[in-house]
Amino acid sequence: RYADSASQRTLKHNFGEKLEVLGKTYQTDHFTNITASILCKVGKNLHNIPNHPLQLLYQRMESYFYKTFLKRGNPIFSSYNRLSPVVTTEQNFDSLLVPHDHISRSPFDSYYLNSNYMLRAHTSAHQRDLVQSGLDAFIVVGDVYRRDAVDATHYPVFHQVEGVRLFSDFELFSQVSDPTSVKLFENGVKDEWKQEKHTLETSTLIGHNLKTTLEGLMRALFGEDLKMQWVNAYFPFTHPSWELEIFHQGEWIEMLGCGVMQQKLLDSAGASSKAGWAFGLGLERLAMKLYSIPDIRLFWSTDSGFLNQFQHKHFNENITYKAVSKYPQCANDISFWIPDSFTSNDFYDIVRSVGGDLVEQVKLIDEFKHPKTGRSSHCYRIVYRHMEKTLTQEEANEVHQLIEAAAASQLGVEIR
Ligand code: FA5
Ligand code: MG
Repeated sequence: RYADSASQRTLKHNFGEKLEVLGKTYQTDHFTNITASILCKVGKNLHNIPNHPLQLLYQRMESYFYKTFLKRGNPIFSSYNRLSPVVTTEQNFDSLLVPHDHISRSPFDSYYLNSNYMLRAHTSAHQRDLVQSGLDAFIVVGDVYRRDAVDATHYPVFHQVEGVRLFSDFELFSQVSDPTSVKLFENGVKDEWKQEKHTLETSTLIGHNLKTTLEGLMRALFGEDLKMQWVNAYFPFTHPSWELEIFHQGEWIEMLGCGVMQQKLLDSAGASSKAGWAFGLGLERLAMKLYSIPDIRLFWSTDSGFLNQFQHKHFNENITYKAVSKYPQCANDISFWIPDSFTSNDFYDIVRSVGGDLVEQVKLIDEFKHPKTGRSSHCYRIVYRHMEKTLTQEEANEVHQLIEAAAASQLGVEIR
């Protein structure tokens, strides 16, 4: 009743079985790990549904960028919202200089159609191709897919906005009193502040332009007295790199990652005479703060109580979501002995597939290694809550048992 039977077919794929995604067929192989419940989300394109909160927020960002980047009265930014979420592993990783042994390539972290194709894990997967097509400044919005934690701010499908801006020496140094005294590039050394090919001026000015642009965006969204902080970060495709955190309901929440684009990436895209910045932000995280949406699952709600609150609104209007009321939660624990190959993300996938959006959170609450047999056991607490009605303990138990059965049959765990 809660989980359609198709979505219970998870993880196990027969070799050679064909997979159809957005009208194209893919041959499955040992890398295939996409689940039916994830497949259901591909093509939903929440960011393109008129008056969906994610669509309203993206329009607001577009309007900020169009206004901020005017050249002789013409906007120089272009915006993309229809790039397919199916990308090659080359686009998602190699094009971004992600090393071959980098942990993010692990099938534990991403959804693969097969060893060559995957659901993009970030919108950065499009950076190189869009630069190669000749663009200097653009934003991209799209759905991204990750095997990740399960709680109010994490969901296996979410949306990102990518932004890129490139500068020629003429553009970057236009404010400098003697532009001939500064250069974009040098053969120097890499340090904390710059890449080996960039002059310190290049890195500093690009970093400054990036931070001012993003701080401006946040103030345009949230007003002047927003509390923000920059934190140093690492990405293989930018240096230096930062994350921007925003103070929300008593805690600092990471909203985006960004940095000065690796010159090697721009060289490979045929833009070696320019330098630039890039950022990638989590659209749900921003929308949750902007509209006071308490749980990331609500974005997938088809309930009129949710969507109606955003209808007939202009993207610049202030909207505060009023919770339909919070229904009580039910918590059930599950303990099992794990086989050697077990990873928590496999279990989270099963919980999401079988429990669907009834699951609010999954927490690993205990780990135990038997002193004699050496076997390990995990205990998880699953918190259930219906978004639109009261869930009874019996209903929660029913789903919980389905999860136990699926974990036992698909992961080879032994329920204790
Ligand atoms: C990236 O994805 C980089 N591609 C960002 C980037 C782009 C850096 C361009 C440099 C240049 P990260 O994994 O930190 O970075 O994700 C970016 C943002 O996505 C996070 O700050 C957060 O707002 C959001 N995010 C990440 N994981 C989740 C999740 N499971 N659910 C919801 N939002 C998430
Ligand atoms: Mg991050």
